[in-house]
Parts: sequence; structure tokens; C-alpha cells
Amino acid sequence: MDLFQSADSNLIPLDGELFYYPSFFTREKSDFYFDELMKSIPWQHDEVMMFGKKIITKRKVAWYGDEGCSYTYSKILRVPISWNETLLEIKNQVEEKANANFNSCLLNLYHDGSESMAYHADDEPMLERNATIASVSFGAERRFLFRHNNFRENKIPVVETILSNGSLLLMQGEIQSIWKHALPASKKIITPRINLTFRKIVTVSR
Ligand SMILES: O=C(O)CCC(=O)C(=O)O
Ligand SMILES: [Mn+2]
Repeated sequence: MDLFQSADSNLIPLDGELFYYPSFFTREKSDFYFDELMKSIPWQHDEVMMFGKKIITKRKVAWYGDEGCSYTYSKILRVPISWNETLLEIKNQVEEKANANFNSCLLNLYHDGSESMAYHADDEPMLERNATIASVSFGAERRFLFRHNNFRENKIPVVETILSNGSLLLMQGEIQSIWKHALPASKKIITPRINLTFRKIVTVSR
């Protein structure tokens, strides 16, 4: 290996870091975690504000975390459910790789490719600024896009990744302040996917 080249390469050209590990979990482990999470998580439809109206999403979510790690997005306060064994096992492995600690996790369940997420950044004020966010995917493979905030002026191309079953994606540095990410819809995808984003909340209420 070239001594001057890091083993992990940054997928974005500037203003943040993005590291992708396609087979972070083995196929067997990933299928096991998918089934476990599918049945053990109290999945609920999400509520988001769009153009001043409350919308119920087809996508389902759950918010897990340490006590006091409540999270507000789209004007809705989410109180965390305590970690279960499966999530703790996943969290420990991700923390070791990311060299970071997480106190909360947003879980998303997309039933098929018609369920998507529009461009946004995970930059809510209760999240530690520039802290690593670790994204774990199980189930159907989906495209995931990153767009720089000045993409038009500076002609910065969109960065595309494929999030495979058992993959880990680390979003680090200024990425949440300077880039936005999206999970586009796809008619070709007919099977479900679970995504976990491990986060660090700073405004912990006790
Ligand atoms: O499903 C994904 O891969 C990403 C989800 C996401 O960006 C989020 O929950 O903020
Ligand atoms: Mn996000």
C-alpha cells in the first residue's frame, strides 16, 4: 500500500468527509439484523411539516437513544426509546470503526422504492456541530446523493453512492453544513430497506 495514501478515501471532493464501507457487516449478520429490527422496533409513520401542513409519511421511523436525548425535527418532539440489545450491538461496532460515541439513533423503514427522502442536511441545533453521523443500511440497495450547497455557481457535480445491505457510511466534518443529501425514489425497488443513523445530541435534558 502507498504509505502516503490513506486506506479510506473521501468520496466528496471538498468541504467535509464521506467514507463508505460496503460490507461492514457480513451478509448473514445483515440479514439477521434486518429481521430482528423489522420485528422488534415499534415502527410508526412519521409526521413532517411541508408547506405549513402536517403530512403523514408512508415511511416509518423510530427514535432511540440515551435518556434525555429528545430530538425535535419538523417541529415535532421525539422522546427516545431505550436501546435494545440488537441496536447496542450494532452501535458498539459502528462506534469502534468511527472512533466516536453516539447517544441516539434515527431508524427509517422504507417499504419499497416509492418511499424516499428529499435533499436535506442533518444540521438541527441539538446535534453536535460537525460531529460524525454514522449511517447503517440493511435490506434493499438504494442510491444516495450528495449535493454541495454551491453546486450551481461552482459547477460541483452531485456525488452518488449506493448504500448496500450491511454497509456503513460515515459523514464527517463540515458535510452537514455545506452539503445536502437525498435518498431518491426508484420504481425498480420492490423490497424494504432499514436505515439507522447514529447521532450525537448535545442538548440532553435530565
Ligand atoms: O435512509 C437513508 O439512507 C438516510 C436517511 C436520512 O438522511 C435521515 O434520516 O436523515
Ligand atoms: Mn439525513
